[in-house]
Parts: sequence; C-alpha cells; structure tokens
Amino acid sequence: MSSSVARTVKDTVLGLADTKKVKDMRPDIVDPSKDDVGMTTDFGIKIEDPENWLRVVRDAGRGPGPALLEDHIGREKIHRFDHERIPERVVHARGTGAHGYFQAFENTGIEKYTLAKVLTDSSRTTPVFVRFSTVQGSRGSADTVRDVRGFATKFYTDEGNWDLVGNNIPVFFIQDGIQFPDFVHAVKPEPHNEVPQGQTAHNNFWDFAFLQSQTTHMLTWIMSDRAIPRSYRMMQGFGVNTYTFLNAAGERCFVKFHWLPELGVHSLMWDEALKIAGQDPDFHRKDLEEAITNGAYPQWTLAVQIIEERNEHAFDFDILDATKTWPEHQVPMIRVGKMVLNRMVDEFFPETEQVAFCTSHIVPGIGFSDDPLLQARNFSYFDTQISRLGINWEELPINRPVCPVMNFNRDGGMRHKITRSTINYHPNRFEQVQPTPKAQGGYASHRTVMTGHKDRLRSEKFQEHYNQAQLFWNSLSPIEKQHAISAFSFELSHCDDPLVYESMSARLAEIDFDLARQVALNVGGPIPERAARVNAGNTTRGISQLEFIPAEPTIKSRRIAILIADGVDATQVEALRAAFKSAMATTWLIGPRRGKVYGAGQTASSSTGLWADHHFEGQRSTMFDAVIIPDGQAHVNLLSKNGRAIHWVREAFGHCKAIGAIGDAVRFLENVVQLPGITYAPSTSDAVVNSYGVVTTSKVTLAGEAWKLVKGDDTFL
Ligand code: HDD
Repeated sequence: MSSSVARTVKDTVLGLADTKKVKDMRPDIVDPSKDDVGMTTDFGIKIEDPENWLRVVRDAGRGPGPALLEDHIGREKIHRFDHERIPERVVHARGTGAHGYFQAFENTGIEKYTLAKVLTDSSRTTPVFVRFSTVQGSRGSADTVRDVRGFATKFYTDEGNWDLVGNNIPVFFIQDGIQFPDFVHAVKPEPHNEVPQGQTAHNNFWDFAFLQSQTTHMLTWIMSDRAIPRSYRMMQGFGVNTYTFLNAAGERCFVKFHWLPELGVHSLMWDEALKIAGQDPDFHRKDLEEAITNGAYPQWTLAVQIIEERNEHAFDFDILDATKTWPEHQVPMIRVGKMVLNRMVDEFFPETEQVAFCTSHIVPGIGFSDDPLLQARNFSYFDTQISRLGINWEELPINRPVCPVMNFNRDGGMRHKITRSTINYHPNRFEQVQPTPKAQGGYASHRTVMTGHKDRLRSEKFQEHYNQAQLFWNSLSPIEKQHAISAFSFELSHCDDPLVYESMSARLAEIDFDLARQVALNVGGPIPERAARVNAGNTTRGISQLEFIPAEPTIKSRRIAILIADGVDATQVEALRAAFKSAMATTWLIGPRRGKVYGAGQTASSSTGLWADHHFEGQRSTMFDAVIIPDGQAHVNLLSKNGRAIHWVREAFGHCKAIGAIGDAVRFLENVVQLPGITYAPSTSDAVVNSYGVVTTSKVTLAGEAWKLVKGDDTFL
C-alpha cells in the first residue's frame, strides 16, 4: 500500500519528465506494487514456497533430510543470483545517472555550421540520459575522491543516438589513444596489491606522469579544486576531443563542446572531501537524487567553440591535440541550448549500469576529426560494451534509439528483436530496407582529399607540453593556487619512491617556480633555484572557478543545518524552515538526539516539539552548505556544554561555510565557539555576518558563492 502511494507521488512530481525516451521504456517497466499475479519463476509458474528447499522427509519424528537437486525453483533462484554481476567498466566504474531533456535555443545562428537538427531546431525536446562518474575507483568506491569526473550524455535524437562522452575537465592525460592502456594501468591500483583505491596518490601514476610530459597540463587541472566538486550539478562538462560540424552546404568546421552549469562551478575543500568519503561515500549520488526529487532540476547550457577549417593551423598549438584547450580569449563560446535533468532512474542496474556510450555515435551534421585520441576512442567504446553487455547491447531499453532502427544486422547473443522477413541481406530482389540519400537525412562522411604515407608520429606542435599548463596556473586565483600546491604535496607525499617524487617535483618548475619550490619543500624533493622556463604571466578566461559564480547567486538545492537543543525558539525554527523551503533549499534539524526536541514552553506530554532529523554525531557539518543557530536561552546553554555541537560549528567555519546565529545564539558564537573574523550584527538585527556569507532568518548568501575559495582555517578542523 505505502509503496504504491510513493510511486504515484513520484510520477506526479515527475510528470514533466515524460520524454519520448521515458515513454519508450515504459513497456519494459514492471511494478511489483501493482502486481496482481503473485510470485512466479522466470518461466512463469506460480511459486508456492520460496523459503524452503525441496527436501526428503524421512519420517515425522526425525525432520527433513537431504536437499534435492530436483528443486528447479530453488536452482533457478540460485542460478540467477550467481550470475548477477557483470564486468564493471574498466574505467569510470563508479557513477550515477538521470534522465532529462535538451532543447536548442532560438536564433543561435548555429545552422551556419551544422545541420544537426538536435542543435538547430528549437521547437524540439530531445530526451537525454546523463551518467556522471569518477575514473579510477571501482564501483563501490567513494564519490568525493580527488579524480576527474565523467560527464557522458546520450541524446536520443530523431536522427539516432548521439553520445557526447566527456569529462569535467577540458583536457586529457595523453594525446594518442594507443597509450590509453598504459595510462590506465598506471593510474589504477598497483598490480601487486591492488592499492590505492579511488586515488592517484601512488608511485605508478606519478612515474607515468613524469615520464610522459604530455600529461603536465592535465595534472594542473586534476590537482586543482575541479577534481573535488561539491556536486555533479556544479561542474562544467567538456567533450574534450575536437569534433567537426558539417552544414547543409557541405562545409566543415572544427568544434569543441562545453556544458556550463546553471548553479556555477563549486568545489569541496580537501579536508571536507576526505571526511565525506568516510562519512557518506554516496554523497554525490544522493545529492543528485535529492535535487531532482525536490524539483530543483539541475540545468546546463551547451556551448560550442568553433574554428573554421581554413584556420586549422592558425594557432600555436595543434587544435586536434586533446591535451590543449582552445583558450577562450582566442575562440569564443556560442551558447546553443540547455539541458535539464528531471527524472531519476527507476532501477539502477538496467538503466545506469547498462547504459553504454560510444563516441562513434554521432548524428548527421556532426563528424569526427583526425584527433588521434578520438579515433582510438571510436574503436574502444563499442568494443568494451561487447565484453560488458554482449553484442546486442544496443537493443537494451536504455540504449535503444527512439527513432526507427532497420538493417540486416542479425543474431548474436541475447538478440531481442524478431524481424518478420524472408530477407536478411542487401541488396535484395524486393528492394527491402533501402539506404537513405544524404539529401533526405542519410549520414554522409565529409568528402576529404587525402594524400600521405603511413607512419607512427605526432605533429610538431604535439611535442609542446608546458605552455598551457602555465597558462592554467597563471589564470588561477591565489587561493586556488594554494589548494593546488597542497594537492600536489599530498599526492607526492604518498609516493615513497624518491625517484618518483623527486623527479616529479622538479618537473613542476616547468610550470611555475613558486609551485615547484613549495611542493619540493613539502615532499622532500630537490628545491629548485630558479624556474625551468620563463613565465611571462599570460592568463586566459574560463579557468578560475571564481568566474563561474552565477550572476544571481541562489541557495536553491543547498542543504542548511539548523542546530537545536531543548529550549530552542521553536516558532522561529518553523519560520526559518518555511523561509528556506520557499527558496527551495532543504533544511535539516540537528540536535542532541534524533527525535523530539522541545522548544521553550513545550513538553513531552503536550503533542508539540520539533523532530530533529539527526543527532550531532549522525550528520556532521560536512554534509551541509550552511548552518544557522536559532534563539533560545536554555538551548544555547545546552549547546555551550556540548563539545560535539561546538566542534560542529568550528568545523563548518574551517570549511568556509556561512554561519548564522540569532539572538542568544550570537553569544554562543562569540563566547563559546569563538570564531575569529566575524562581524556580529547589532543585537536588534537577526543577522550574523562572517566572511563566508550572510545568514538571516530568511536568507543565506554564500559570500557571492565564492565561499569555498577562501582559505579555510585549519585550526578549526
Ligand atoms: Fe573513455 C569510459 C570519458 C579517453 C576508453 N570514458 C568513459 C566514460 C567517460 C569517458 C565519461 C564513462 C562512460 C559511462 O558513463 O558509461 N574517455 C573519456 C574522455 C576521454 C576518454 C573525456 C578523453 C578525451 N577513453 C578514452 C580513451 C579510451 C577510452 C583514449 C581508449 C582508447 N572510456 C574508454 C572505455 C570506457 C570509457 C574503456 C570504459 C567503459 C566504457 O568505455 O563504456 O572504452
């Protein structure tokens, strides 16, 4: 009964999410809450007893004897269980996904470059499925580890599936896909002991990183705050590789894809990320679910950078090199549409685990470039799906297109489709299943003249590995640089082979003298006397996270803790909750125990009281974006004697979170918690201001959303 009620609510809330894809999958959904059949085997017979194996009962007094292999019902159950696991993804094993839609903006002018209707037709809503992931760890690893995040989008367009398989970082470790197995072996847990999990902080990774100087630019990104996002909803996405657009006139240009999050780009602090990995390893997974379930649908703008064919060689880097960005001051962004995620999956395995992306899935108007990383990817993804899911993986509900599929590909393990025809080849005497001319939508590759000789090499510009690493470094704000220095130092401290940490810290002098010197000091590397190369101080846009603060900061979907103890001003707490709710933030009452906490004048015997969602130990400050302490003399006295409550606020301060206190609670902050740098508002006001934000009874401002980019005070952690 209760589950059917919950189900109805979910469907109503997500009514808007009925995209063509969601409808397409509906016949495959079974709903046990609406069951009128009862329990059956997989071959459909009704089961009488699922709890007792068929046994030999010798006589009434001695109880049952041997179990019989004959029990086909018991055997089927065990067989099915024994084979539940499939190989996890060889990289990006840990992830989560959601459904949504994409809609092109009007009048973007993008049809000048591409005939892809998904991008040009603003009247269309294209269903999407997005899977976010980490790279290094296995399926059960923690969400908040330092790592690149995968950002893979499947567009179910009317012209077929387009998979944009990107990351939250715009460049990659290597330039040529032939090195991918070596790179992945080096980054993954070491072969002799399978350590470490969810980390690059080990000898083999940094050994490879040093020996392959092409990784340098990527290293600066993954040691920055980008590699510890606050939420999947607060990260950029990048197609990384260079693709091509083809327009109706048959003209080609080069393109890079970008996702810009509506909420801005925000990160955790490293100490926070470490703690959350233990306190709640599913932090990002739950965050996405919480936002979507509460109707705070995450949203991104899709933007493209375009380089016309005639300008391919006009840059001092090779535009087909995946270790290089196209600096925004040289190649501007064109915003082409928005993506909204508005529906969680019904079941994780058939949707999120079985979704399978392929960079080779593109639609008319989009093409590949000669980027050697992309070319290798185009082979690798299809191939890996065969070992993960079998050759008919494209027939699985989550993977099949929403447009018609018709061809003579046949058979193979687990074929689902039944084709009614005497013909299974082309051409055939009945002219069944004809190709579509280009003018009517048939996919045609760009006609390109090719001459050359076979060789294994990279272009000269591919040999330059440090310019953009330095550009990235110079473009960070001072505090972001400090964070990156700490990150390099943490990682290299975990390498115990001096050959590794000494050579790698010396390499950093190619990027920046100060970076190299500070890291070397921290990790015991050779202290450089000068920079290995001149740093002219060039900077570019789109690097520092400070640039991604939304014009109108919002607390929509932010988690706000309200600390309470007996004697709290309960009316004020209710008012706070209502105010935050109307701003679409979630509030959580944290008290001395989960259960009833009584406000001033409330008693256990009356049916009043506030329900604390967690006790101080149950959810730490790390789980929240801001904390507010309401008024109430007795409650403040109790909090003042509670070491855990005091630590709660001090830790929030150390992680640069907005902290608010009202009335008597100001005394708690001032005299007991003793936070430095706080301007206490006049006693008549209900606001407390710290350098990280303003909290009032109706509003939390997260210091212009730059709140994580000031240096936290380590002494409070
Ligand atoms: Fe990859 C998975 C992103 C280079 C081979 N990759 C995978 C996923 C993402 C990326 C987001 C997870 C997809 C999902 O959620 O199912 N990969 C990238 C990016 C790259 C990149 C942005 C650089 C531009 N990858 C890359 C190379 C190769 C691969 C060079 C091989 C030559 N990637 C794979 C794979 C995976 C994969 C082994 C594992 C699971 C899967 O494909 O479906 O084939």
